[in-house]
Amino acid sequence: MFAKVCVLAAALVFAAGMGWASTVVIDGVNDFPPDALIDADGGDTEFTPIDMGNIYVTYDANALYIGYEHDQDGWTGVQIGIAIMFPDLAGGATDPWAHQIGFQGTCLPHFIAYINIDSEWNEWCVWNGTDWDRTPNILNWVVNTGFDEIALPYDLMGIDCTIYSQVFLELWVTQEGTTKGPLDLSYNDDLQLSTPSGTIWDINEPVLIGCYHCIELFGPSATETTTWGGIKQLYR
Ligand SMILES: [Ca+2]
Ligand SMILES: [Ca+2]
Repeated sequence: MFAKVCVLAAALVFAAGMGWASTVVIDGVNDFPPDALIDADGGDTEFTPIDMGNIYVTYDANALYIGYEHDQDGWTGVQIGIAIMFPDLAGGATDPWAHQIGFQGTCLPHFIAYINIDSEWNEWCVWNGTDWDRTPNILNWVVNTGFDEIALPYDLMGIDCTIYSQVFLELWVTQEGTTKGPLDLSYNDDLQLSTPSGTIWDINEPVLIGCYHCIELFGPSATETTTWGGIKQLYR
């Protein structure tokens, strides 16, 4: 049942998400086109420093761009993860930073980008078939303005992304530590460990993620616009 919901929701995203192609400057200022909004996720955690707000995705001929509202304010140890996968690539079921976050189902993340906001230490993690290959501090990722944005060049991914018509994504907020799970999630709001009514700060089993945003790449021009938040409400 869960998978069916994913497929149905993804089909609607195809229809809603066409025509987003746009080039974004990675400087911490939001210059995503309004139609690139995939999720209005703000206000669904107990505390603002662990809350992602509006989330945007777009692409051009060279890179995928992801942007989201987030400010850890005076908090420390806050980390952001982004899982990226393409339909026919193998992926990992574990979290490369050893958080209580896991992945299940037929489409596992092939790439995970992680950043620790305190130090801006980031890692580009690629599944090698048995484990994550982790390369530090090669990502173009701005996280200090309240609007975070990252560019993922196709050269970095090492694959010809132009052959793909879809990319799957999930984003989360977590904290330093091996007992920390996803405090905020984008697609999987029902799995996040912080809600306005409370927060589970430490757990001893991974929260398993199996559904993702589906973004159409290199698709036709837009004929209509809608919001992902509206679609998401229909399937919750
Ligand atoms: Ca949120
Ligand atoms: Ca959320």
